[in-house]
Amino acid sequence: MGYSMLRAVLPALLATCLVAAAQAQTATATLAPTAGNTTSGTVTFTQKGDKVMVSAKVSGLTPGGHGFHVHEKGDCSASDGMSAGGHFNPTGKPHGDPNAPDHHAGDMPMLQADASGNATLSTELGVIAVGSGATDIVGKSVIVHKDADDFKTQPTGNSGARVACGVINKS
Ligand SMILES: [Cu+2]
Ligand SMILES: [Zn+2]
Repeated sequence: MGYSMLRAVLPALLATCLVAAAQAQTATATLAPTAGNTTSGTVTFTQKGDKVMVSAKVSGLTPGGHGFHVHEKGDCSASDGMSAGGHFNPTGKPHGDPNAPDHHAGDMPMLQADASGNATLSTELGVIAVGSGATDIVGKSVIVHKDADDFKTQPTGNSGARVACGVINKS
């Protein structure tokens, strides 16, 4: 490629790169405890192709498994977290394990807290999206539950009270 050709093509290449960077969509939820609880943390969602990388760091839990979902309303105003509504379910599926064929779009793997009550989770989800379409999680919320998710009971997984809530904002 000659220099003049490169000079002609370079601005277009740069523009393409800038657009690609702008489309690397990321959203974050800062989890705050509901009344009577001490659970807090951060959850980050990053669109990567047709998947979403989920990275969570949560503390103030009881040791063991905790149900962990995207809920349908971006409203954590109620002291018990119930204002966040049910599990985010734009595709009209039953509640289930995110690794099973059928599950709510908002169903995520359980948080597993260690003896100190800390949990980290790093996973990839296929149904949700960040920033576009019917499965967009921006403006929804993340809920952490008191108990483990059985991935069977409809439509909640029987994971008990809501111990933390955070609205998902574009970051
Ligand atoms: Cu939930
Ligand atoms: Zn569910």
